[in-house]
Amino acid sequence: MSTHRRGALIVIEGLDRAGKSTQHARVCQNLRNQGHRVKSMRFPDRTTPIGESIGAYLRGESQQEDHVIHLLFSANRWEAAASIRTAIEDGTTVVIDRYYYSGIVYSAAKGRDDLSLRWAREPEVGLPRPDLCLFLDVSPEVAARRGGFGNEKYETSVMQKRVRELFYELVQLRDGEDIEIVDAGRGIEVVERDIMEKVVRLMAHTKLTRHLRIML
Ligand code: ADP
Ligand code: 2DT
Ligand code: MG
Repeated sequence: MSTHRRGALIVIEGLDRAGKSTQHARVCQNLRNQGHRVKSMRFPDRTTPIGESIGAYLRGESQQEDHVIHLLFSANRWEAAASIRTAIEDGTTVVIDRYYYSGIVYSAAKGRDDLSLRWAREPEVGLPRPDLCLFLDVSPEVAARRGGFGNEKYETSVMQKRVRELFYELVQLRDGEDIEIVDAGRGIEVVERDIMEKVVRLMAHTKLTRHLRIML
């Protein structure tokens, strides 16, 4: 029998200032220290041509119709999908800062009748499905204490409030199976320990299916 073991696909999600990027860096470092090969990624990946146009949109330098920007965010994941798959099959664990969960809820949070959660979910179907999504949850009040809003699109209290509600709606759908909610309102080290417990359990567990699954 082959002893080859695929890597895991781990996603860190949450609101603005929940501590995603902080914890993402720590998970990558901790896993490397434990001897795992790790590929660190983030979405949007602003380095590709599609990602550059997303960056311009977020900075308010260009305008995009709501469905169009939604599909560009999705395309930005699709252009990376093959490299995620290859890394994982090769035994490398991929850890991502934001993924399709953000993609679905931020677009649906615009509140258009013709851009529902269900519509927003559809272009993501078929993407590599995470083994674990850690949703870093903070109240808008705690997030506000971590610094004010920047100037990018979506960085408003109305938007953040709606995004949080929709994350909770998404947890009720089938995507909820892959999501673990983490109370990210605690200190950095406490949150890190909580996250690493869940990650180590995942890595040790046979729950890791033989093949990476796809988003359905
Ligand atoms: P995100 O990527 O979710 O927007 P960051 O990791 O960039 O969040 O963190 C936002 C700010 O809050 C940074 O200044 C960071 O140092 C700080 N921060 C992150 N996690 C915590 C925490 N658990 N408690 C207090 N401050 C935090
Ligand atoms: P960062 O500040 O984390 O770079 O996020 N977003 C993100 C979407 O609207 N759709 C997506 O698919 C993704 C991945 C969330 C930049 C902003 O982009 C939003 C915040
Ligand atoms: Mg961040």
